[in-house]
Amino acid sequence: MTSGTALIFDEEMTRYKLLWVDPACKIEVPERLTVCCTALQEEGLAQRCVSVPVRQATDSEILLVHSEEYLEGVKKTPYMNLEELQTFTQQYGDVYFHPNIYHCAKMAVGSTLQLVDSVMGGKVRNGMALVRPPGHHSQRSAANGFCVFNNVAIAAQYAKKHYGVKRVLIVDWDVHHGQGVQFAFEDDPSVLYFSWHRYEHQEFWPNLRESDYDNVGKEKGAGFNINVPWNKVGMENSDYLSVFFHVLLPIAYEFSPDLVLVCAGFDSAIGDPEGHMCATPDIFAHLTRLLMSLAGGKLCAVLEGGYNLTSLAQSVCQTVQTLLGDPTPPTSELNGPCESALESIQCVRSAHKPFWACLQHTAAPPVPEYSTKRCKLTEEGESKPGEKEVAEDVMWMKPPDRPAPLVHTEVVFPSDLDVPDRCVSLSQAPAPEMLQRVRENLVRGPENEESLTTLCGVIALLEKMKKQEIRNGLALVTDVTAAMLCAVEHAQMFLTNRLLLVFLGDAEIPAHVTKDGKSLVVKISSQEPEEQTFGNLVSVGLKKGCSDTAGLMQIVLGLLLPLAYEYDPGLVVLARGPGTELGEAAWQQVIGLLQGLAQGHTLALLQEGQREAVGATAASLLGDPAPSLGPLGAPCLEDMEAMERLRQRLQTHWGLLKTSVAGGSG
Ligand code: Q9C
Ligand code: ZN
Repeated sequence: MTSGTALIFDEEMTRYKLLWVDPACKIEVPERLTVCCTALQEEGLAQRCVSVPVRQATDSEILLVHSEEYLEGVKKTPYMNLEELQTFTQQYGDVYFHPNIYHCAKMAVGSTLQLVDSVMGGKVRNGMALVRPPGHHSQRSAANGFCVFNNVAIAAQYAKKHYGVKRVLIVDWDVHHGQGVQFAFEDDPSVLYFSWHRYEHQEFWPNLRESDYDNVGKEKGAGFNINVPWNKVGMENSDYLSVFFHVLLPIAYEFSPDLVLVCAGFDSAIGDPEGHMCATPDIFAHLTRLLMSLAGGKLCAVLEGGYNLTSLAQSVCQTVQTLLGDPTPPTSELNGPCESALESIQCVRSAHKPFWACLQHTAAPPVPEYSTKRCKLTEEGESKPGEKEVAEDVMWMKPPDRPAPLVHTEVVFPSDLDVPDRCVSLSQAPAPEMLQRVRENLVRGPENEESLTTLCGVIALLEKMKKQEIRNGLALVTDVTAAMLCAVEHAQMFLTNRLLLVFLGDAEIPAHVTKDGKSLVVKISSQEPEEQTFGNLVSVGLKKGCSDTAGLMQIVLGLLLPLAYEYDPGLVVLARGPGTELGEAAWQQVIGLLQGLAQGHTLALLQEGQREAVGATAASLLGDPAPSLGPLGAPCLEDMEAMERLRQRLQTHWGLLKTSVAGGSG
C-alpha cells in the first residue's frame, strides 16, 4: 500500500509580481506562496512530506490544453518592456504579465505534472503543489483571472495520456468559477468537473451565464459538469458540507474516478477579500478527508486562489495535514445550509437528475424561477431581511492542533488470531473491579470468562481513545450485539454525551440504548424499518441488505454522514452484525468515511465468523485508502423512496439532511 504525501514548491514561483497599478490584480502577490511554506514549516508539516522537485512543462504538455498561437504569444513576454507587457495584458481580463511570469507558469504546470507523476507512479499516495500563477481561469487561447496556463486541466489530459486514467474528477473549491476548466472538458465524459463559486445571480466576476447550475456539460459530456452557484456571500461550513453530501459525493461515487484533482483555491475561506465567505480553515480538512475516500486515495491538490494571507496559510496547512493522515479537527456547530445554499443545491440536483442514478428518486419540485436570471441588487444601504452581511474585518479562531495519538490502531483479538501488521494488541489484563462491573451490570445472560475478558477489552479500547492514547480500535467478539451494547452503555456512563453507533445488520437494537439521548444510533439492515424511527434511533432498510452497494452508499452519503456530522459525536462505534453480507470494499468505504468524525475515534466490532474481514478492517482503520467501488449502478428505487421519506421526517431536527427549500422533497 503506497503511503506518503508529496509537497511541491519552488521559490522561483515567487519571482514575479504586478509592476503597475491595477486594483483588480493587486491581491495576487508573491507572499501568497511564502506564507504557505513558512506555515507548513512552522507546523512541522513540510518536514513530514516527500519533497518533490519542480520542473518546467514542455511545449507539447502546454499544448494539451492551449493553442499554439497563444503559447507563442506568451513566449514573447519575457522580452517585452513595461509598455509592451501592459498592452499584451490588456487583451485579457483580470490578469497581469511580468517578464518572469512565463517561466513561472511553465513551472506551475510542471509542478502539477510532477505531482501527478508522483501519485500515479506510486511514489506517494497523494500530495499538494503550491504554485503561482494559478490556472483554472485560463482558456485555450486566453489568460484570465491571474491565470496563464491551466495547470489542472493540463494535468487531467496528461494523466489520461500517460497513465491510461479513464476517469478524472476535478473538484474546484476555489470561490471563483474555473470557467477555463469547464470549457476544456465541456463535451468530455471522462472528466467530471465540479465547481462551487460566488455567483450572486451573475453579478459576480466572471459574470458568466455559463457558470450557473443549468450548465451541465454538452453532447457526450452532458452531466459531467457540475456548477453550484453561491447566490449570496457569507456561506459557512454547513453550506459547504451540504453540497459535498448531497451533490458532489453521490455523483462522484457513481462516477468512480481513477484520480482526483483539486483546484485548491482558498479564497472560499473566511476573511478572503474576494470571496466574502465564512467557512473556516478547518473545513478544508473535512473536504479533503472526504475526497480521500475516492480513487483509492489518489488525490492531487493544486493551489489556485486565496488572498487573505492568514486564512490562506491556515487552510493550506489543514489540507496538507489531512493528506498526511492526521486526525481531522472537531467540527464546530454544524447545522442546515442557509436558504440560498439550499436553493442552489435543489437546483443542481434537479438539473443533474437526468444523468445520475443517485438522483433518480428525488422528486422534481419547481425550481425557483429567478435562479438563472440576474436579479436586481438591493438598493444601496438597504438590506433584505435574512440576507447575510459580512463585515470587512472578520475574525476567526486559529484551527486547533490535531495531535495524533501514539498508537494508531489497537486490537482485542482471541489468542489464536494473529495481530495484523502495524496494529498493537491490547495487553493489559482487565482490572478485577472492571471484570466485576461488567459481569454485574453489562452482561445479559450467561457468559463465559473469555467473552467477559473480551468485553473488558472493548471497554479498555474506548477508555484509551477518550484519553487520546489510541486513535481507533478493533475487536473480534463472540457476540457483536452484546459487545456493542456493553460498549455503548459504558461510553454513555463514563465517556461521552454523544456516542454514534452505526450498526450494519439485522439485530434488534433495544430502545433503552437511545433513551437517555446520549447516543445516536443509525442502523442499516435488510429489514423493513419500523415505521416510527424513534428519538435517536434511525433505522433504514435495503431490500437486498448491505450487499446492495449502490443503495448502501446512497444511505451512507445522504443520510448517515450528514446526521453524523451534525451530531458531532465524541466516539463512534461501528458494528457489523453476524451474517451481514457486505462487500469488503464497501465496508472499507464506510470505515474511511466515518474517520472524519470524532477525531478518528472509531471502535470497530466484528463477530467471530467474520475473521476474513479482519485484515481489510484493520487496514482501513490504519488509514489505508479504501479500494474504489467502481462505477455504481442504480439503487433500488423503492429503497430510495423509503429513505427519502425518512430523510424528510428527520429534517425538522437535522438541517444537514435538507436538499430542498421549505419542505419540498427534492
Ligand atoms: N472583485 C483566482 O482566484 N478579479 N483568480 C475579480 C472582482 C479577478 C481570481 C474582481 C479574480 C481572479 C485564481
Ligand atoms: Zn479564486
